[in-house]
Amino acid sequence: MLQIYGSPLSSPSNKVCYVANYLNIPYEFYFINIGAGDQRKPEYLKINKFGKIPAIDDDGFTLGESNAIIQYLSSKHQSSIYPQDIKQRAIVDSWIDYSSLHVMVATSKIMFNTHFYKFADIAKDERSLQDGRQFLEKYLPIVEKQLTDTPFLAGKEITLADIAMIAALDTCEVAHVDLSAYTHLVAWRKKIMNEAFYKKQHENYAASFNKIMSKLTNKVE
Ligand SMILES: N[C@@H](CCC(=O)N[C@@H](CS)C(=O)NCC(=O)O)C(=O)O
Repeated sequence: MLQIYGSPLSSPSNKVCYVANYLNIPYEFYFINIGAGDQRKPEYLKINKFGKIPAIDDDGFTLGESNAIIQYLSSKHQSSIYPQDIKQRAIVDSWIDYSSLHVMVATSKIMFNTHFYKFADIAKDERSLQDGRQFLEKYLPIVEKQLTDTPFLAGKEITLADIAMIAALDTCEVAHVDLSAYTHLVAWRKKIMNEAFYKKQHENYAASFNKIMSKLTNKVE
């Protein structure tokens, strides 16, 4: 059976779980405690040499990097969520890259400097926090524009592009990112978060985050 290694607080890990759920792939989930450094232990490095979560072990085939994982799983299951047509697939890939390299990098800066810094040996960085917020102000109008033109990011149907972007935006509530100006994005997000593949993972990221954090600390904001 597919094994997924990750954490419910990790957006790239949730992205992999959403896609496995969408594809109806049964899996076993192994919690990797990054606060305790599990990702750098020799036994985990055998699964993911990059020392990051998520990773998978698919009957002995091990792979790290969430985008490679979702592309592999969708290709293996020949799902329309990752189109066969090379141009359509390239459009999906471009959105996957945009969500990871721009949107998720920005939301991660905000999350780190509003929450996760408390668990790391690194001081809160106000400049990085502001960068994250300002970058989102540049990036989110582009997502909104696309969703004004098409119901999903790569066209008429849901694809990996949408799931990758949903994961990148999951932290918005707990990071106090106000999305209300982006009305098409808000409606698209609500629709996807009501899908069974999303609900199977959690009610929403904020509910999951607050539940886990309340066990770890009494400093939840
Ligand atoms: N590009 C990677 C990013 C993975 C990543 O940054 N994971 C974080 C948790 S969300 C992690 O493993 N952090 C622990 C560390 O860097 O030691 C992916 O998409 O899989």
